[in-house]
Amino acid sequence: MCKRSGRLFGAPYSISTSRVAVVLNEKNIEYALRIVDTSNRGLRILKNEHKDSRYIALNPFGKTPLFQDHEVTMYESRAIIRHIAQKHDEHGPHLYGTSEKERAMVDQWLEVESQNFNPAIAPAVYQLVFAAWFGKIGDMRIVNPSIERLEKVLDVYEGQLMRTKFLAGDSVSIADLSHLPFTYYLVEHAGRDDIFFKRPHVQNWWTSIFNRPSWTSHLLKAYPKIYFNSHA
Ligand SMILES: N[C@@H](CCC(=O)N[C@@H](CS)C(=O)NCC(=O)O)C(=O)O
Repeated sequence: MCKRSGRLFGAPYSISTSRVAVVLNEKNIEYALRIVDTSNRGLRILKNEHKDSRYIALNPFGKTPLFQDHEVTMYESRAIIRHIAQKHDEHGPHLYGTSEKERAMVDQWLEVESQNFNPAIAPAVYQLVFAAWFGKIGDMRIVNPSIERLEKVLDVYEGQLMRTKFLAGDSVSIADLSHLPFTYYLVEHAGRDDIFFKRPHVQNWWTSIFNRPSWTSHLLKAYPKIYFNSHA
């Protein structure tokens, strides 16, 4: 493996794997995607491959993604993107700030994504999008409080984005990119763009990160049919 390459274990449609893929694309790092299908539907290879002892030896929690480069074998998507952004800081955009102060703000907003945004949006996406993948009907009793919680988080984002172009300042960072996968499902698959678009600064922010080549090229790889249908 050369210094600017890596291996990513996961499924391209998975939230956490996509979070890492977009950062690898931003940094123009070549990576081999090793498909680990966690859906238990055996779509690609072995069912439940992430529970296989060979995989558990690399990630004892049996979750995807897992990332390897010539230095590390690691799991937890947000830790992985911090590692990639730091290690390849001089290639592509500075995704992890350029000073201690900027880095502190990136860390703050990455935590906000993980601790406030993610728990708010996830139940809605599971019910509105993923339930159908498993032949179930989404439960609106779970969706509604999830959306209410998300609206409150986005009110804070609107206030922040009135002051700065991106969450942690005027440059895009891993904190912004970390929002792409879940928001993509809610906006593009569940059609709930209203929640984002009724806040003009959140709308501009979302449009600018959604249209980054790092994300569109990931979508083309992960969901070619869906992407082409909705953007034909
Ligand atoms: N906090 C972890 C979450 C990892 C996670 O939940 N991965 C999901 C796929 S997006 C998974 O492996 N699910 C299968 C399972 O839990 O068995 C991260 O950010 O990497």
